Amino acid sequence: EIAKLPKETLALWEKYGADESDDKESFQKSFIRHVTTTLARSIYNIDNFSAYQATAHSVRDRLIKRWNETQQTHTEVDSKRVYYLSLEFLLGRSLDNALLNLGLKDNYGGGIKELGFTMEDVLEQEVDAALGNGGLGRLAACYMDSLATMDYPAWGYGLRYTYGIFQQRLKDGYQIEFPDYWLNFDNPWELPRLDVVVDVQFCGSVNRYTDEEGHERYAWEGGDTLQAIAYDVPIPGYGTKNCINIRLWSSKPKRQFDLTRFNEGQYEQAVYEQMQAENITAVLYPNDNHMVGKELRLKQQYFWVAASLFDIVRRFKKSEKPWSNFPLQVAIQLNDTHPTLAIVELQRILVDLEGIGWDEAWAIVTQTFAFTNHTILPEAMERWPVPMIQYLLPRHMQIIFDINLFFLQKVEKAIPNNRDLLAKLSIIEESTPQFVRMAHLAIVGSHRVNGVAALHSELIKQTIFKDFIQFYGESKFENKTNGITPRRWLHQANPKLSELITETLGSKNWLKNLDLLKGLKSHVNNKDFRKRWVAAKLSNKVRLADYIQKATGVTVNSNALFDVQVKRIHEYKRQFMNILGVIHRYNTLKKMTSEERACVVHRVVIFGGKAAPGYYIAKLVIKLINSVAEVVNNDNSIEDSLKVVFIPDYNVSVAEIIIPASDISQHISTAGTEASGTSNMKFVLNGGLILGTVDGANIEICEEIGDDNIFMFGNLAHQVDDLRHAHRYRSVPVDPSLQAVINDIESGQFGDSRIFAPLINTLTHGKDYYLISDDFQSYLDTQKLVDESYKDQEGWTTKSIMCSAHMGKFSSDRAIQEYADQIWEIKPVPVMTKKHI
Ligand code: CJB
Repeated sequence: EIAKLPKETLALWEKYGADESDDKESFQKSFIRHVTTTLARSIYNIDNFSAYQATAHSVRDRLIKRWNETQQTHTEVDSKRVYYLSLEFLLGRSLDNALLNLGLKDNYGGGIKELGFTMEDVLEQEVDAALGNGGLGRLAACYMDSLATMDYPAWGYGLRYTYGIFQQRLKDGYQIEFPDYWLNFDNPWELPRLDVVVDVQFCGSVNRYTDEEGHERYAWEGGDTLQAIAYDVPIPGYGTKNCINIRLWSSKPKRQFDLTRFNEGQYEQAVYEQMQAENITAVLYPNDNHMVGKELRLKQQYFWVAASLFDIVRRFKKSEKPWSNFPLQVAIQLNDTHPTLAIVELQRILVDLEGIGWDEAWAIVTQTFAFTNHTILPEAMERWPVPMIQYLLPRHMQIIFDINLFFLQKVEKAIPNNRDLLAKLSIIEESTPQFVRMAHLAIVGSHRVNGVAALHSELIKQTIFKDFIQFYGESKFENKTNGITPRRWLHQANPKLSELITETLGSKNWLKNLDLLKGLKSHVNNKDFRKRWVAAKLSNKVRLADYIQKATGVTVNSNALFDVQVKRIHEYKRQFMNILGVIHRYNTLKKMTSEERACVVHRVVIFGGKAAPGYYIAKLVIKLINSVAEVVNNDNSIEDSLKVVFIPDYNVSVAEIIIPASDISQHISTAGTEASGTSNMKFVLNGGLILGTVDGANIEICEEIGDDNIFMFGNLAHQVDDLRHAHRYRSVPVDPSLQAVINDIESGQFGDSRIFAPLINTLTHGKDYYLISDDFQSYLDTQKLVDESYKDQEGWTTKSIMCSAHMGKFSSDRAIQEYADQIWEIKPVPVMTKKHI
C-alpha cells in the first residue's frame, strides 16, 4: 500500500531532496560521513579498502539519485522500452567507470588526495563483478553502457550469482580453480529490492478444464514454488543524467523453514529445502561456447525468465493499455538461446493466465522477441531433453509441442510434401529421448534473428539456419556487427591516450561519437603528436611490465615488441598454434649467432585466459605454455630476445591493463569459427596492430583500417570443409615446420613429453580439426612480416595512429543505434530535470 502524502510533506521532499553536490568539499563530507556511519570506523582506523568503500558509497548516493529520476521519467513518458535478457553481464569494476561517466573523477581525485589516499590505490581495492565467461557477457555490459549513454529506456535482466566465474591460479603450470566469492564484502553497486519478489513454480502437473465461456483451458498446478528477489545494478550513461538498471534475480525458498521437521529434530531435512532453493543462483556455469546439459542450468534459465517476464508484464499492465499494444511498448532481446523459454513463458501468460486466444497471443509474442546468435560451433547449440522439460515445466513442454505443430503445419502448407524439410526445421529432434532445439524455438518465436559480424551473419544463413531460409526467406535474418564502449576501453583503460586524443581533437565529443577519431589522420605527420602517441604506448607497456613482474615474477623489457593473446582458452581460438609458433621462434633463435640475434626484434609473448574446468585439452594448452615459458625465460643463451608469460586470472580489470600495452595482438581462430570477437576491436582502438585470420570482425576491421595496417593470414572460411576432408587421408601433419616443433616437444625439450601426448594427438591421425597444420606456414611467414615492420618504428607509429583513427564503426553506440532503429523501434527518452515525486 503506497502512502498518500499530505501537501506539507511534499514541500519537505522538495526542500531536503535537493542535490548532493559534486564538488570536492561535498565529496569529502560524504566520504567522512560514510566512514563514520556506514562503515562505523574512525579516522584512526581507515585503510585503502575502507577508503574505497566510503568513496563507492558516496558515488552510489549520486547514482541512486540519477537512477530514481530516470525511472520516474520512464514511468511518466511510458514509451517503448527494450529489455535485454542475458545470463551473463561481465561488468568488471564500477567505481572508476561511474566517476568518469558522472564527470566526478577530477573533483573526487583531488578530494581523496587531501584525505590522505591516492585514487589509484583506492580503485585497486575493488573486486570485479565477473558474472560472465567472456565475449558474450562483456558484450552485454558494453551494450548497457551505450544504452545508458544514448538515453534509451532500457533494462537488463540477469541472475545474481553468488559465485562468478572462478578465479584461476597456476600450480606447476596447471590451471587450478578457486571459487569467486565476490560478495564477501558488501557490494555498494547493487540495491537490494527486498520488496520486489516474484514466485517461480517448478514441476507439478497440468489440468485441463472448461471455463465459464465454454473454452478449453489449462492450469499448471502443484509442484514447488521458489522466490526470486530483485537486486538492482545502476548503469550510468556517460555525460547524461540517464542511469538505467540491470535487475539481477537471486533465489530463495518461499518458506523459510520446515517447522514440523525442525520440531521433530530433523534439522538437516529442515534446512535442505532452503539450500536447494538458494542453489539455483549460486554459481555461474563456467563454459564458453559449450553446452553442458545440467538440470540446474535449465532451472536457472526458467527461474530467470519467469521472474523477468512477470516483472515486464506487471510494468506493462500498470499503464492499462490493451494487450495488442504489448509489442508497441515492449521489445525483448534474447542474448543467445539461454533465455528462449521466455517465448514459451509469455505465450503461457497470455493464453493460460490472461485468456487470450492462441493465434492472437502468438502474434504478440513473435512481434516482441528478437534473437541474437553468437556462435555456429555445434557443441555450443543448446538442446534440452524433452523428459527433463516435461518434469520441470510440464505446461511449457505442451506449449512447445503446440508451437512446433502449428509451425510445421505452416511449413507444410507453404512447401508441401517435404518431410525431410519438416524434420530439419522441427523444434523437436526426433532422437531417443527427444530433444528441444532451443535455436529453432528462438527463431520461430522471434520476428528478427541476427548474427554478430558480417561473415558470421552470412554463415548462419548458409549453415546452421540454412533450412529456415527456405521457409522464411532471407529478410528475417540480419547482421548487427558487435561493438565496444570507448568509455571503458579507451577513456578509462588508457587515460594518457584519451587525453592526447581530446587535446588533439579539441573536445571530448569523440567519446560520444567515435567517428570523430578520423580527425586524428590530419595529425599523423605532426612530430609532437607522434612523440606523445609513442610515449603513451610506452608508459602503458611499463605499467604492464610492472604488473607481469608482480603477477608472475618474470621481468620483461618494455622496449621489446609486446605480442598478446588474451581470451578464453579454446581449441578453435588456437592458442596452441601460437605456442607452437613460439617454440619455432625459440629454436630458431637458439641456432643463431650472437651477431645474428642482435638484429632480431625482441619479443614478449603474453598469454592470458581461462579454460573451462572440464575442458581437458584446453587445460593442457595452458600447461604447455607454462612449460615453454619456464624453459625459454631461463635460457640465458638467447639473451632476452624472447620471453613468454602466462598472466593468471585474466578478467576485465586485467584486460584494462593489458590491452592498451599491446603492440600486436593475435586473433587467429580457424576461419569461420569466431563469430565476431570484440577484444580485437579494443586492441586496435588503443593503437595496437592485429595479427589475425580472415574471420569474424577481423574482416570488417581490415575494411575500415586498410590492409596495410593489419597482418592477415591463413585459409578462408569457404576452404575449411575441403581441408578437413583432406585430413582424413593423412596420418601426420603436412607442414614440415610444424612436424619439427612436434618433434621438439616429443624430445622432452619442455619436460616430460608424455604429458603433452593428448595435445599432440589432436594434430595427428587424420584429425587437426582446427587446421593448425594448414595455416602454420602462413602464420610463421606473417610473424616474420610483423618483425620486419616493427623494425621500422616510424612506419609502425603511422600504422598505430591510422588504426585508432578508423575505428569509429566499432563503437557499441553504433551497434545499439542499429538495434534500436532496425529491431527494437525505440526512441531516446532524455531524463527530465524537473523534480518528480
Ligand atoms: N560467445 O562468449 C561467447 N560465448 C558463447 O557461448 C558463444 C559465443 C562469443 O560472443 C561474442 C559476442 O558476440 C563474440 O564476439 C564471440 O566471437 C563469441 O565467441
